[in-house]
Amino acid sequence: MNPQFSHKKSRLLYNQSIRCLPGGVNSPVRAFKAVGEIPVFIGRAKGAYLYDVDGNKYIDYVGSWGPAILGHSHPQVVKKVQAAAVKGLSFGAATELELILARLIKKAFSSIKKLRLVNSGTEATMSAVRLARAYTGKAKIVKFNGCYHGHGDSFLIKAGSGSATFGVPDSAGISPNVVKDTISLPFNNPDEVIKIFKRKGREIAALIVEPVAGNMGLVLPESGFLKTLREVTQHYKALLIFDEVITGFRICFGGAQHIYQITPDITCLGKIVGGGLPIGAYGGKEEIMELISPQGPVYQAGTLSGNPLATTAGIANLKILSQSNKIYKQLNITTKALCEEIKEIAVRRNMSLNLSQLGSMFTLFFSKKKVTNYQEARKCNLKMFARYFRVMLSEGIYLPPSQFETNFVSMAHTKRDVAKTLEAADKALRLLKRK
Ligand code: KE4
Repeated sequence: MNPQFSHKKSRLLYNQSIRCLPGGVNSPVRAFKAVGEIPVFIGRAKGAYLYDVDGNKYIDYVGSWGPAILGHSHPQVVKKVQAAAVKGLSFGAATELELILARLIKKAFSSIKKLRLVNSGTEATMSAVRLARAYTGKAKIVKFNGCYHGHGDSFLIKAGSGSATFGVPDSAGISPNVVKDTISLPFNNPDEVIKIFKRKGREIAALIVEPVAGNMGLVLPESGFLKTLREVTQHYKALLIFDEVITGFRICFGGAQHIYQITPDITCLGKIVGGGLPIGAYGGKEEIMELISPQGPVYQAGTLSGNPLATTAGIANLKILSQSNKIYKQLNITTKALCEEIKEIAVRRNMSLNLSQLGSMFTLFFSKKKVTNYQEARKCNLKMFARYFRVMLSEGIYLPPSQFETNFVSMAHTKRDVAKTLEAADKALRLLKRK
């Protein structure tokens, strides 16, 4: 752990948590296994900063894996949630809040004519695939190696994020019957997509993709790739599902589909839409969404779906984001400045690294070559990444604890935070060079 930081209480809590929780955590990537550390236990967060239970302060580039685009505990969001809480934590009944949030989402995503709120990104993608199978009457789905769509059985085939971190391309416990209906292809390889649809198009219900991949590290779609996906799915009457759980409201208000001008049939959202509280959403064309119960035969439900606190936080978050494009411009400027400087340091330190950046997302790949897919991402020097992570942590910089994740910059990150981050990166790369 960090030589200058005490981690006494984190260690104590970890030793107790592992007796109650598998790996001491409630989501695998938080276990810090890929970076050879015990997890830091966080006590509170404010703006761009996390404070662990030992009182150490970190500049945070995880941002709760995406939701904290405005910075942690944004005062306007917190105030709204506090006011909502005294009115009741959950009703299990329809509320106006769900309507307000649904309208805000529809305003941002013209492809979404009707949507359903759920409690996580996983629920959104699972439901979207069930819906696609019902709508098309076909069973197979196509995904991409290194893309992560949550822990639904159909997706844990060569998935990204935590499962890539653990080098467990296929999770245990997945029925062979499920595996046979999932086809996983290399990202950014349109020929493979065309080939598989030529062979199996009649059986393919949907193709699900992170239009900008964030779970093998940040990997951007190469020119024409998304357009091919749209054309092929159209031709073979399969649905195109954009998993924008990360990119929705992150890279711009209208997500990757706005940036790349591709209209999917279904869009999955999460994270920012709930302002940090549990949420997911899926939506698309009216004729597709009307199959969802109680309007149609596709059953999907949730005790806490559209929960008054999550919808309040989401509405507050999206209202601030919708007020001005300046927010996204500022996020881009801050992130670009940070990334350009890190690249400079790497050159100065004669380190061959590859940095991928889009909007307020970036990944520093410990790879000599540009990373365009999962196979290339897995060739990164993971040991070097782990050493880099540990030095940065000891310098008070909290990065995603895996090479196969994306860093997130928030509106709360200041020029001083960027300068401190760069100092730490320079020290970390210097130390790496020495070894
Ligand atoms: P959740 O079920 O974790 O809310 O969302 C699943 C999901 C779906 N789609 C995409 C593109 C996602 O990135 C995610 C979840 N993201 C990971 C981090 N890359 C969550 C972190 C974790 O698993 O602890």
